[in-house]
Amino acid sequence: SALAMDLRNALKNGEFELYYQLQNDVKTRAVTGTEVLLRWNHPKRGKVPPSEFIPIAEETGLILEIGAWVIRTACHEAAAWPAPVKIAVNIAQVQLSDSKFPRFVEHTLKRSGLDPARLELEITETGIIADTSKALQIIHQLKRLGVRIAMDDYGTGYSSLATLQAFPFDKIKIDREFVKDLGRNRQSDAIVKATIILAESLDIPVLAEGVETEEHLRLLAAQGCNEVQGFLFGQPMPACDIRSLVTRLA
Ligand code: G
Ligand code: G
Ligand code: MN
Ligand code: NA
Repeated sequence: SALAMDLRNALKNGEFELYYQLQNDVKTRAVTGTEVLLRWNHPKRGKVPPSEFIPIAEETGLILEIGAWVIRTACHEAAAWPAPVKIAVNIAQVQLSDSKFPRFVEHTLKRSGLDPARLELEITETGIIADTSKALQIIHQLKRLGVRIAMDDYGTGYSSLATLQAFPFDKIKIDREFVKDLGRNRQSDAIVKATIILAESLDIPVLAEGVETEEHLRLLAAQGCNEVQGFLFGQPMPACDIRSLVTRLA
């Protein structure tokens, strides 16, 4: 497609930009980290959302090169932030089946000077089911570097519990689908509550996504959720804006 052709040149034309969204502690409201969200500023179409170009980048294999740029840029950015603030990067399936990936991450951490414990890689269930044993091997190599692994979009896949059983996650991110109707929908309330209890039993911290209101925050705090991310604390924003925010608020 035309978009796939343009995507091929987007990296060298400098059309990608990283946005960052705050992650906050539920109790203290302190900034604990940020999630990196890729943006494509297309010269003719304007901003193309990731939902449109990430699938193309995955199909064409371009995601390897783009993903490497994302990690490099994010690590260098985060190295300039106050030490407790972490950086969370979304990882595609192709990256998790690339044997060279752990070496690349190790090298990038060294070059940037970022403490490995401050890098969190977000993976989805769909990102690992294609080749579970290969993904597991790569995840163990990454964890040996000291990097943290988060399960993204928890609850939206086919077998969230089996995935939780098989992979050594350091964080569970509850999908915003379950958060948006919190307090107004019995199913949402029950699913969020059960997930937090499950995570607590597994000794894995939980972050709720899509937190938009004080009511969401209050209900999540009451359930024992550890961290939140969403419009209540901030929209995804460019590097210069997030830099001044984390420096002030961390
Ligand atoms: O920012 P937005 O809500 O439009 O992002 C939609 C989705 O795009 C995210 O949930 C995430 O799964 C995906 N995404 C955003 N940035 C990246 C990235 O750098 N790499 C990969 N693989 N996916 C990303
Ligand atoms: O799929 P993933 O969770 O990686 O992507 C997060 C996406 O969710 C981002 O693209 C971001 O724009 C969007 N997002 C973040 N916070 C909120 C929120 O509070 N409400 C809604 N509706 N979307 C959000
Ligand atoms: Mn994510
Ligand atoms: Na998500």
